[in-house]
Amino acid sequence: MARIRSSAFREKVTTAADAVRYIHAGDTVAISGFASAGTPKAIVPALADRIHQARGAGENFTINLLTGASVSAETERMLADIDGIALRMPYQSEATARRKINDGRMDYVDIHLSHVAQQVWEGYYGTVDVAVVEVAGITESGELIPSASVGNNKTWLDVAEKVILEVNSWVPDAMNGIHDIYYGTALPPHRKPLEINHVEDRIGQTTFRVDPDKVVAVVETNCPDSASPLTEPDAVSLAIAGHVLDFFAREVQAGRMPADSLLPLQAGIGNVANAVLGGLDRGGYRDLTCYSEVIQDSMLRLIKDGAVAHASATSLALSEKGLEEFTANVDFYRNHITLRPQEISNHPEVVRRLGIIAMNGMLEADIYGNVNSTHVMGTKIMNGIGGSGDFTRNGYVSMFLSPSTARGGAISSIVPMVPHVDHTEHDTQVIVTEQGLADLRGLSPRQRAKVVIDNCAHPDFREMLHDYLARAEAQPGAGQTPHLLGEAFSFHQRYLATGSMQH
Ligand code: 0RQ
Repeated sequence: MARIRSSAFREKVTTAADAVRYIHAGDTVAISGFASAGTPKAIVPALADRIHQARGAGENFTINLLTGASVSAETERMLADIDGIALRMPYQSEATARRKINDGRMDYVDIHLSHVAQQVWEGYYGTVDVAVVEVAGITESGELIPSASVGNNKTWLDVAEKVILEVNSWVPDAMNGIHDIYYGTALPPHRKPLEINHVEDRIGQTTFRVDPDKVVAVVETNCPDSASPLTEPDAVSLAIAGHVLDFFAREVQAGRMPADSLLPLQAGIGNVANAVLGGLDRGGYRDLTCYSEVIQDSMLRLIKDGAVAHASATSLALSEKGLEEFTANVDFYRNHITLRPQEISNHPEVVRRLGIIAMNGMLEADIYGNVNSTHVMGTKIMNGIGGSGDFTRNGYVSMFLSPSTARGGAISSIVPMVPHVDHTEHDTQVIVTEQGLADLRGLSPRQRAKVVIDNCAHPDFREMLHDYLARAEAQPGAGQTPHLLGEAFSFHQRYLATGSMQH
């Protein structure tokens, strides 16, 4: 009970099995968690048991599940496996959930992560019946010390009718103070500017508020966050990272970015992003900053080496090694990291003001720069748009990074037309594959197409793409953005028919 310093909250301590009785069939349940960090550890397994038993008794028990972004894979799997989720929002990245969504057995609303809080406030998701939020502790006055991710927790605590708290004593006590929880957001017409002019600026308080009358149960846990697995960067990731670093050097030379600090970096999740950040160590930079969603292992090293002065995010998505490093040196990292609600970490106003360098992954881009990040072959969800749109649309330089092929070379990541668009040609400024970098700034669609094919497409597909473009351009009245509409998806159709986009 050492972490629960308020006597009013101590009286509410109970078991997960008891607490879960406050969740009913049909409820909308909002839980903490962003990437691998901060997911409730005890309530979800207890809820899965409850649903299982209800099913056994012939009852149809599902919930609508709202989160920050993806939550731990076990959590996602546990509830999806038993068909426990009717509707999921706003992001997932787990195989079982993905299968249920693509089979039409789970409704999935895939939205920009910066939009989640305001859309819930606006009421599109109805009443939030229960919030289940992991915290690191409760102060004497009943304020909540956040854990390793902030996500939408502030909003969940504010809007939910009932609140269940998990107090996780595994979260280092010394993390207290790393968070910046802003209570000034409002809906139009009452919005005010966000006074974040530098990555490290703080505009809020270190704790969450909660109405104690809404807290129906407090459950104690001592469980580590599940780790975000990472593999060592492979040759393709390293080649992509190399092109990105050369690009930064050219931008500095052109006077578009400061030599020591560049501009605040945002990098998506995954191995390519990790390789790019890792490569910055060798770039000789000293005062880099980062304004992003997640902090991955490579960021800890950059901070330790002095290459990164400050990193702002909403979640610490670390591997097992990264978690060990962070917990052993939390006093040091607290001074170099700020964790904010995701409506602030991803806020378009701040992203535009700070001049973010946005680097995100993609499934495929078309020759004009439209990007598909989410739908395999245009129909099957992979993960979701996540924060990529928040940063891409509003960034100073918006880049998409990807291997030039997928599935052992059968799929080209550069196609004539993408069958699903997440980021339009107007948002995409730079595309990078291991083949090279296409800088699309200042180019017309016809100019862009040539640069994308020559610099980014895999040699196995270059000729086919050039042939498509040449025939499209040769049509009478080919237009601003030439296409052969009857053939625009021929690469995808060929893959679906034969298992390869190649002839
Ligand atoms: O499939 O796992 O079955 O092997 O997609 O591909 O190359 O490992 O790349 O892990 O960086 O993911 C777009 C999915 C890329 C990710 C995406 C298949 C490929 C493999 C993964 P397998 P890679 P990554 C902030 C930013 C949207 C959200 C976002 C993503 C799997 O970057 O989800 O940016 N982005 N958030 O085989 C069919 C193609 C393919 C393809 C790759 N063209 N067609 N399959 N794959 N290209 C983070 C947050 O918001 C939390």
